[in-house]
Amino acid sequence: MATDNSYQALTTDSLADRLGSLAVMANEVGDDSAQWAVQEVGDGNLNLVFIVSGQGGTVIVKQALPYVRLVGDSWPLPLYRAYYEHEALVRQQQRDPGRVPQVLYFDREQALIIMEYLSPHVILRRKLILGERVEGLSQTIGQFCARTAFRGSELCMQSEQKKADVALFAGNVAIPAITEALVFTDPYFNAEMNHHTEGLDPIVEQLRANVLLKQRVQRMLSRFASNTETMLHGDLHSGSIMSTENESRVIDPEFVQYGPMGFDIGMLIANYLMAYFSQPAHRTVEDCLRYQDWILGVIEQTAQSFNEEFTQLWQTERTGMLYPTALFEDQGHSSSDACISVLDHLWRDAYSICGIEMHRRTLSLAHNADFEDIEDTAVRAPLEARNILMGVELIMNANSLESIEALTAIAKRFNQEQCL
Ligand code: SR1
Ligand code: MG
Repeated sequence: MATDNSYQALTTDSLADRLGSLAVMANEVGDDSAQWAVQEVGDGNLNLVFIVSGQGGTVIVKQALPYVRLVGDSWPLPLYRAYYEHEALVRQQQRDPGRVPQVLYFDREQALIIMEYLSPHVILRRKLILGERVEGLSQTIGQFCARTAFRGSELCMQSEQKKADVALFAGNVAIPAITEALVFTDPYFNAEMNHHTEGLDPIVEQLRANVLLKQRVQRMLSRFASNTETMLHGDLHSGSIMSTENESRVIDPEFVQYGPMGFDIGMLIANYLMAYFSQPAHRTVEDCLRYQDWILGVIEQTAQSFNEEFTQLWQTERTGMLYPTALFEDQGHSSSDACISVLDHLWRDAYSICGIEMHRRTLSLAHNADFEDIEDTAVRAPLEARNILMGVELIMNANSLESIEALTAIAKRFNQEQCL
């Protein structure tokens, strides 16, 4: 790197020169930087992502830009997000070893993380659009959500450490602000950066006229902003998972913040539901039914795996100040009901977040490819309408939904409905 370490965005042309003297690059890629092949592959909304290959191997170089890539430099965004992403990756690695890419190097000034290249993994969202199955997905990601939720909370962590982490991540103001606006607020009024598919107007008007719905979403936003139960991934959708046929890893935790334990799993399920509702546009009828069943199975098994892992951790790693064994087991009292009640509250948040995420991905700024790849808007709009209306039902009934099977039953019902 240059001796003046002031921030400069990398380019495919400058990367070899700028990173050529780093020992980590020599070790992982090869010591002759002139031989490196550099490709910029970032297809997310915010950052630069390079694949750098050489005789010694391949790494990922991820660098934050000082603005939102999706929008351009009219929307500045602090570089400090790379620092929080790095801190999140380190903690996730401790809480679920091997599930996130290994960090090889971090440069705070350059907002740059060099990390393990995952191969032959591809973004899960792409696989879902192509109708590919991933063995073990539910168990792996259900466990990841449970381990990070439980081990990042005061059910497990010592209060001193957990409160220090809450304070640390509270410095990340700009990134949660994106979620607060794009996810929780913009879908429910005619915000400047919103867009939606032609033909959806009647559904959107109905949604935005629902004052009780807006109250419920704002109540959830209030919990998101003020409840510091655990360290969240913060953006756990199918674009933040990379999979092979039988292995899945979690990437991209730059939206990390402390928040409610049901947030990540709720957002994830929303993205599975959007994959589900979009399928009729991507497959033949017969394939579609079989694949949609597989997706609903993934949702149910992910929830099951989450609950099992959370309960197991409750029994074996409850070392924090919450629900201490001193109050329960040591008194000869079972804490099983307490665990069931904590899980119950967690799922109420998850159902609500799920509905909200379903709205924002079809109405706010950053849509997802499951629907966006459907070119014919006359096909896309009715599928998105099912998704939006199911989202309303989840938010309105989050407190009375009995189980994950009740959620998948609602999905099946909407999948048959003519909503437009
Ligand atoms: C302006 S950023 C838009 C979205 O991209 C990220 O992946 C997050 O999901 C964020 O909400
Ligand atoms: Mg991302």
